[in-house]
Amino acid sequence: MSYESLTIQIQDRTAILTINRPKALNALNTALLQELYEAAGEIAANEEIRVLIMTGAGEKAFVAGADITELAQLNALEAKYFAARGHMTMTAFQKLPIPVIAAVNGFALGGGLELALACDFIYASETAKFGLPEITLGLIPGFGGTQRLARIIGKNQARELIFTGKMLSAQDALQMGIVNRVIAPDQLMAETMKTAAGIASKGRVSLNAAKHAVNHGTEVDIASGCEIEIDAFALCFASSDAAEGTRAFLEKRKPAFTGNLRK
Ligand code: CO8
Repeated sequence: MSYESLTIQIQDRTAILTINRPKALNALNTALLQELYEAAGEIAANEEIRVLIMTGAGEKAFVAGADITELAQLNALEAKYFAARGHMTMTAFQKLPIPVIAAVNGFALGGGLELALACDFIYASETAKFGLPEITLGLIPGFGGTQRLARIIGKNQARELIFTGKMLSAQDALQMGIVNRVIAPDQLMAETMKTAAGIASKGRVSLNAAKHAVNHGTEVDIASGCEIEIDAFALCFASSDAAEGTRAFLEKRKPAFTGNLRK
C-alpha cells in the first residue's frame, strides 16, 4: 500500500515505519491517523515482519502532537470522534502481535508521546523532547496519555507532567522510566536496528506470547496475571520454535526459528 504521510520499509524481517508530514512537524491530523491505522493492519498481516520500529522523518520531530489546526475547529462531539479515532490507532499498534520500538528522534509531544507510549519501549535521541502540553491549550491528553503514562511512571509523576505541561529532556525521560535508552542522534537508527535484529532472530510465536503476557498480565491482579503467563507459556509449544530452541541449545548450535505451527 502507498501512503501520503508515512512510509514503510522492510529489511531483514524488521519494518521501519517513518511518519513524514514535515510541514507540521509530523503532527497527527485525521488523514494521518487513518493512514497509521491502515499501516498497523498491513504490518499485522505480513508474517515476515518480526519487529516494527516507528520513527519520525527529519531531525526535529518524532510527532509534535495532534494537529492543532484541526483541534481548533472541533465541537464536543467531533472532539469525541477525533479522540476515539486516535485511541483506535494507538491501540492498533499496542495490539500488534510483534514487538514495536519507538525511535524518538525529536519532539514527542501530546499525541506524539501518546503514540510512543503505545509502543513496547522507547529509544530516544539525545536531542528528543517529551511532554504532554495539552493543558497549555486548555485541553487534556486524549490519545491515552492519562492512562498509559500513569501506568508506566506512576500516578504522581504523570499528574505533575500533565498538570504542568512541561517538556522533559531525553535524560529526564530516561530517569523517569519513559525511555529505555538515550543515544546520539546519528546513531539512533543504527542502535535501534541492532536491538530490532536481535528481537527479529527470535520466534514469532514466543515474541507474541511474551508481549501478550506482559501487556495483559500487568492489567489484572497477580494471580490472574500468572494464569495468563501459564497459558502464554503453553502457547509457545504450539510452534515448532520451542522444540527447535531447546534442541539447538542441547546440540550447542544457534536455533533457526521458523514460527511454523507444530504438526
Ligand atoms: N499541530 C499543527 N501544526 C504544528 C504542530 C501541531 N501539533 N506542531 C508544530 N506545528 C507546525 C507549526 O505551526 C509550524 O508551522 P508553520 O511553519 O506553518 O508556522 C511548523 O509546524 C513548525 O513549528 P514551529 O515553528 O512552532 O517550530 P519551533 O521549533 O519554533 O517549535 C514546537 C517546535 C515546540 C514543537 C512547537 O511547534 C509546538 O509547541 N508545537 C505544538 C506542540 C503541542 O502542543 N502538541 C500537543 C498538541 S495537542 C495533542 O496532541 C492532543 C492529543 C489528543 C487529541 C484528542 C483529540 C480530541
